[in-house]
Amino acid sequence: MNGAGPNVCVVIPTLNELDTIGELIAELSELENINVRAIIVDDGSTDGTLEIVGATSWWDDDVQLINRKKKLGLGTAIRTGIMRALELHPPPDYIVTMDGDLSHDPQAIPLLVGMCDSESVIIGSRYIEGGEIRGWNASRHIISRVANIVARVFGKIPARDCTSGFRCYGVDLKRAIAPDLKASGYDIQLEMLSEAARRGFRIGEAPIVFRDRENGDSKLDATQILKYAMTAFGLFIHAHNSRPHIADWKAYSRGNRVS
Ligand SMILES: Nc1nc2c(ncn2[C@@H]2O[C@H](COP(=O)(O)OP(=O)(O)O)[C@@H](O)[C@H]2O)c(=O)[nH]1
Ligand SMILES: [Mg+2]
Repeated sequence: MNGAGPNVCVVIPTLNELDTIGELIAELSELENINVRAIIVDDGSTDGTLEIVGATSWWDDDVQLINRKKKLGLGTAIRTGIMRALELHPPPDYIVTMDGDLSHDPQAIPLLVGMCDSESVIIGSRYIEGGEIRGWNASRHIISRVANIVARVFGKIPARDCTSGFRCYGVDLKRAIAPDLKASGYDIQLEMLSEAARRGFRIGEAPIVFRDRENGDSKLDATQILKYAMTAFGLFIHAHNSRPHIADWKAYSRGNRVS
């Protein structure tokens, strides 16, 4: 940290991102007018990602690696990274989450941070004016559109891009919602917005250009889509039955009825 500007901690979940993680870390370290630290949460990459992170020339204290050694899921990776960020000294003013495959441009971070405050989340949005997606095939577009309709209708989330993983959270919002997060997969994005909205925090959006990964493979699969649908349905049930938490639907659906 160089002492200038707001303190920002960037949380990056990684699973085999050898081709991009080094460049991403380098770009983060060069951002101006914000104090950036980074936490990389890896789930057992076997392609050399860990070695690249370990060899970063960025100041040691400002890049932390959480090596979880096996695939525990995107949701718990993000939650683990956020909990670690909340323990940092000095504490961050903002926590940014972003992917490790360079689909999210680090140069957009100052825009997200500039629009945020301690009780807001600003989504890097592909579905507002100025936002864009480059490189996706038709089926990926359809999955994303449907997931967003589901989030708005079932989750009542007041945003156009509810599935974007590129976000800036104010630290007070994060302290309030992080301990209660339960989602283990891609459904974490939906759960975090739902929790923020439910507690009256502000949800805003800033346009970003999303570029599909040029290296490696997407880890989005049918299991993640199913989990997302279950979580969205849980939100719907919760809204209509006033159940205390969406996790209760999961317990309920396992035959473990919540009173
Ligand atoms: N730690 C961890 N990271 C993951 C996991 N699944 C995906 N990621 C990371 O999360 C980010 C988004 O995943 P990606 O496959 O690019 O999803 P897509 O952009 O929706 O196709 C990338 O940085 C991945 O490496 C996981 O189970 N654990
Ligand atoms: Mg990606």
